[in-house]
Amino acid sequence: MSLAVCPGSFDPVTLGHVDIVRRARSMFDEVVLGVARNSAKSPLFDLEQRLALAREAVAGLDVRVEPVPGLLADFCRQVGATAIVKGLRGAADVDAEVPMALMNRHLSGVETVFVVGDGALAHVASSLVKDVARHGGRVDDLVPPGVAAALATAFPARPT
Ligand code: COD
Repeated sequence: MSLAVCPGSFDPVTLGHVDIVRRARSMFDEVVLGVARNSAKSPLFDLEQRLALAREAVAGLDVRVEPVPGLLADFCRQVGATAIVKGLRGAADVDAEVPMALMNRHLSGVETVFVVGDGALAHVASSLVKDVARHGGRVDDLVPPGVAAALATAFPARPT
């Protein structure tokens, strides 16, 4: 039985994340989407909101969504992960992800599998989506409907 963990801060989950989870689901018997804390980022949505939005986004994909309370390496051991799956959009992701893959293997022995996502979503990042929404731009073709609604609540349209 193979089990992959797809970790991220998912602040919020985007269609780019969902694409990676779908690809992971086609390669592994079980997939757990792990909502973790990236200590380099200050989240817009709290953990409960990120979990709820992620659960709605992957409903129907037969994927579990769970919080990662501390180190990803410890979580991987607890759930019996065979692999960590991460998505790549380009060279910047490789530079950021390789040290994390090496550290996670050092700590837990778990290998990271890199998946190249849909090129049509390569510009989609949670940080950019939040910035577009904050300035009143359209994001409904970049994120699941529940996330678009949550962003509209977080950044209400200003009267002109
Ligand atoms: N196409 C393809 N892949 C994508 C796309 C897209 N459009 N958008 C995002 N991705 C990929 C990212 O490259 C990444 O692999 C993954 O999706 C998650 O992205 P984010 O932005 O939601 O999450 P990050 O990068 O902030 O996640 C970092 C973690 C939270 C995983 C990391 O900080 C962590 O493991 N934290 C737990 C504590 C820990 O163990 N720290 C030590 C780490 S070595």
